[in-house]
Amino acid sequence: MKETLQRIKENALTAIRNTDTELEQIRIQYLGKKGELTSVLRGMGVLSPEERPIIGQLANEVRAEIEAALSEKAAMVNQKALEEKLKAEKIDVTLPTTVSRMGHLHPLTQVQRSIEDIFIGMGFSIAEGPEVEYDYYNFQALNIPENHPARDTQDTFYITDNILLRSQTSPVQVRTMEKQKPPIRVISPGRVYRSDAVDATHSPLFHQIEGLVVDKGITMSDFKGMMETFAQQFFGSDTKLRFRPHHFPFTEPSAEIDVSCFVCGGKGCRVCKNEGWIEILGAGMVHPFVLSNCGIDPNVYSGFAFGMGIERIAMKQYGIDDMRLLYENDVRFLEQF
Ligand code: 2NL
Repeated sequence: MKETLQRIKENALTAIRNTDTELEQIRIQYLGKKGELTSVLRGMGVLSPEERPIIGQLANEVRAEIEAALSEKAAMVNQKALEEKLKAEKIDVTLPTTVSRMGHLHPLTQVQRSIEDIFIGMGFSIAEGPEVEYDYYNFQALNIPENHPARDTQDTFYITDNILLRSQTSPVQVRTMEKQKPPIRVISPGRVYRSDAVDATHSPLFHQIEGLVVDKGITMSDFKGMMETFAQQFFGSDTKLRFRPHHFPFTEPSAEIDVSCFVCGGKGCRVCKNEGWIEILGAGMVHPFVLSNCGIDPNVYSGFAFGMGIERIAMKQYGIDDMRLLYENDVRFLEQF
């Protein structure tokens, strides 16, 4: 019986050594209820009382050795499986990614933001207001007379008799003056609407930035200094300004302002149409009627205001010759900016 136990042990250990997958079968075969070791123990009845404890102890040792071998092998198998899994799932963080296409801001937004940044740097704040406006804020308060061509239904989108799509962002400045005591330094960027047919230089929806400064003792020279600072930051430090007399109902005096061509420096080229100058905005000293319409005493305060078209500036800056390209949102066009 000793030999049988010895043989069982050796067979079991060899079987365990030679498999990775059949450990459970081996356990059943040797240690199970009907296993080889169990049947040896069952046969112990034939032994003499002296032999019984010796064989019993040996059988227990064999069982313990087989169990130890089984659990050691199981641990090894698990460890090996874990290592293989880790190896298979290893991630190489240095591999290149699949490239996703990065978008960017629309060129009009880029131009608007860089204009805003310069004015913010000069202490202006940004004011916004409704695109659907009262006739009062868009025209009346701005001293635009009843018979002015801009008020014609041919030029402005009316929603009712006294509600319209704003044709400039000046109503935002009017609302600011109504609410706020001077000193006032605001710019108002945004969409404006005019009933124009679409062509290379016109669109019924376009973008404007207007600016307004009101305080005691503001003069045209304050405007010139501020404007020069803006133009030199935006177009380059060599930029010069040219003021041409003009008329707006809401400013007096009024001017149109040109910058020296930022492409040729003033010599004349395609961008400035050989003029050396590029028109960028209209401006003037706020008309006293407009100030009093907004509850500001023109005998105490004065101010200047200006307005520029964002499309116009973007087109000049990027050399875009057809405004429609800015609205079609063809990625092949947009990705160039
Ligand atoms: C242009 C001209 C301009 C203004 C806008 C303004 C606003 C208030 C009072 C007085 Cl509340 N003026 N705005 C003044 C002068 C010119 O825009 O050519 N825009 C594209």
